Amino acid sequence: MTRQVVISGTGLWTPQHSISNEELIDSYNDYADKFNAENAEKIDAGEVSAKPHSSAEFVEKASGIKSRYIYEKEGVLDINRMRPVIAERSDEQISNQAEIAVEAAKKAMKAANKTAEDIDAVIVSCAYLQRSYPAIAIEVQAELGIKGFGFDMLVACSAATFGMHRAYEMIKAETAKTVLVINPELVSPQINYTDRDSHFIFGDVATAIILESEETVTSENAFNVLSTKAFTQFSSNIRSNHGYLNRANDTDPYGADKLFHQEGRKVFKDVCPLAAEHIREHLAKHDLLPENLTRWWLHQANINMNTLISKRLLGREATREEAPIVLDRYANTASAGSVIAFNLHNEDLAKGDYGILCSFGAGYSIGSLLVQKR
Ligand code: CO8
Repeated sequence: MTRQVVISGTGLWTPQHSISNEELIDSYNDYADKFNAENAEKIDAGEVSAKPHSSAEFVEKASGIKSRYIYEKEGVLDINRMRPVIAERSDEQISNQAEIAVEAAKKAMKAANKTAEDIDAVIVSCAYLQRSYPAIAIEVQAELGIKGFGFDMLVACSAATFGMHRAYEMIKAETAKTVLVINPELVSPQINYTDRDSHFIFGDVATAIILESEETVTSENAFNVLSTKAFTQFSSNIRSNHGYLNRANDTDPYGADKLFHQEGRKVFKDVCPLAAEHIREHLAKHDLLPENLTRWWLHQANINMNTLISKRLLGREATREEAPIVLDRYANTASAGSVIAFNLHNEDLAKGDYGILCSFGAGYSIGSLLVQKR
């Protein structure tokens, strides 16, 4: 287990469509007015709760989100639909997730100077998979002409970091030399756009990372992975009950509890201290202090969470340079957030600088990688 594992390239695929807070909230408020008018009698009788308006000011202040990218905008803002229109593809066509995964993968391969022949394992790791099998990773492998093997993983917000952990271990164990980890976060179909508490939180994206053994690295911009750290603790505070049993349950497979829902306040209170402690312990393993980090590529769920975590660790707020924020444009992209931050904000680090990638979210799950610029 002596091989040095290196992150040698990342790729980011951003959808061409975006939705601003103003657009989203206008649509939600029209939907709420329509709902209240249609249910006026029941609301008056106290049988149904009226839907209050959402507000762009609230969303930006409570989360830091101003806009989000979306795979397919059509349908989302239509108050008679409130979900994207994504046409079903035949078995002969590439799947939606494989397609965006390939886009991100090609960019990561280019950044790492890799061709398909150099890669021997593909991990597709994300919050949702559009089907159970065949694995999206195996479809991506075929599209790119990669030999070896591929598999899918689901770990909600920590899917990207946990996927990188598996790649790290495979390289260390010499079962693979170069691994492509991809996070096609196509989350918009799982968002309840009729729910005021969560309709603004998420955006779509795909990220990809190449991890390889030191001896094959040719990229000038690369990071040694010093170690990884994972933590999970069961909680239903962030949950989706969508799954294959729904058909046998005789329940509405698209009911509110089958979509993303959460106790946002509780999540905030539980996860921030856990994530701060996790980072402190991870750094301590290397006799490092938070002050020794040049960059924090943190999970991008909520700007106030990131501020709180860095304050707990540094005794002051991290600057935007130290802990870059991408959620203002991308919103919460499930597991991809810390990878987007890494992709956009790593080239300026100097040889020897330390940084940490850290995700936190549903499960609960927390995953980190401590890296050092080569
Ligand atoms: N507009 C206006 N007012 C609102 C709105 C709104 N949209 N929503 C709530 N309010 C009101 C409430 O009614 C409440 O009013 P009152 O005080 O009168 O009761 C007030 O604002 C405050 O409400 P909250 O306490 O709920 O608001 P917060 O300040 O806590 O902010 C957040 C809510 C933004 C949700 C915040 O709690 C948060 O971000 N928490 C952390 C959540 C988090 O990190 N979750 C991780 C989820 S992601 C994940 O794990 C991956 C899952 C897989 C991906 C799923 C993709 C679909």
